[in-house]
Amino acid sequence: MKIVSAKVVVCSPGRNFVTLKIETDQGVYGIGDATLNGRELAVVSYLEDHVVPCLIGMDPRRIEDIWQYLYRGAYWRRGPVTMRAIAAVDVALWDIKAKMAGMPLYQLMGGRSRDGVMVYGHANGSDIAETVEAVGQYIDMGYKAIRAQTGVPGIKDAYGVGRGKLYYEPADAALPSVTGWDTRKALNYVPKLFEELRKTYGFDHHLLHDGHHRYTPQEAANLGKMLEPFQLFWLEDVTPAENQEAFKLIRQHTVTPLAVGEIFNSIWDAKDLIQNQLIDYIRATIVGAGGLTHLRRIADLAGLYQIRTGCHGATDLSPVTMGAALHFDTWVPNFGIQEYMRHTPETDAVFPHDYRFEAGYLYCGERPGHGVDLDEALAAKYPYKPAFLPVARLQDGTMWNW
Ligand code: KDG
Ligand code: MG
Repeated sequence: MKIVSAKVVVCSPGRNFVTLKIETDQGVYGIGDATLNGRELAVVSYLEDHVVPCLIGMDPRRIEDIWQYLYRGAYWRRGPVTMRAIAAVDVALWDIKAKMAGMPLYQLMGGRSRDGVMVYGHANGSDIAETVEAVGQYIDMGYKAIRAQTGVPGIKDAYGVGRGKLYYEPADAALPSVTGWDTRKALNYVPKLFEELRKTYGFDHHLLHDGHHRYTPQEAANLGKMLEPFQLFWLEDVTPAENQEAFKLIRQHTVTPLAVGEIFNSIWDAKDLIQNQLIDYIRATIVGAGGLTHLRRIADLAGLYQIRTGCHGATDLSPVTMGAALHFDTWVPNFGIQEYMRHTPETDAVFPHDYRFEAGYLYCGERPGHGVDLDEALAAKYPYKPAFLPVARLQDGTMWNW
């Protein structure tokens, strides 16, 4: 069996996606996602110029060997561009293998560990009152877990507050738009949001919050401590994780559960945090961290320390990643939660899929493979549009972490 073609499709049905389609001499094909928000074309070039020529003629059944070939063989390891390209190939090859086996992907990974995958949705509003109302709407839709982000008076375009209710998309301009940040104002305001949420809805639902890398370790510890009475499911990316030692300080001061890893691309980014038990949830996902082949290694390492998974699932991860993630989530023994930001109807039409939402859970389908396809004719109607993520500056103009 041989790979006869590998095609990179770039489309923008509401937002940009980079998709890899690998075809074999036996007519079976596989689909992989390679989207890197705001840096899409770098991955297109990596794939088209440096990966696709090597794939032609390879045996698609040798998933592990092809993974090692692309990882070790490049000499230059890791990084978001490389690992997304590897992820796209890996997921397309798992799709092919599962289709050949006539099985949904979760069966090939080891079978079902649970019936449904608990997901969390994104509720946000321009202030506390609006955000409390938005959380209520998610509760009414059946969600068991909800991430809450609020605008903060005096901060321009605070992170996580979108224009749409279901389709929040931060990459919004042909050049990065400039947003603001002020830690003092956020520390005064965010705990009040969660106080109000618990007063209004009680303690039955899981509540989550994303710090989006904005706080220093000491500020993060302070926030975690202030949020303790409100029993969050997790506090995410509360400080940048390049310096993993920083999490020791946070841990010494708070029992609020911590989640990190949506920008990690390999087990090496996560190893120290996991082995020192400095986090509770690992957010690495399929497209970000080298595909299923690599993500399952991260999950297994995390499992040794009772750390559970919480795959990134924002709209910049295409339905292909969501479909594959749901098979992974259905299998992985140490599953925690799956992020689920809905895609627009245009996106869903370009990527027909068989997963479905019901009462707070997502269910992967039973079709052979990962269950997500690409409608190439429809995709061609949505050409690439340059779109950058915003940047953030403090009030005095200092560049900050977006
Ligand atoms: O492209 C960036 C988004 O994926 C990111 O900002 C979303 O932090 C995010 C989240 O938790 O979904
Ligand atoms: Mg996040």
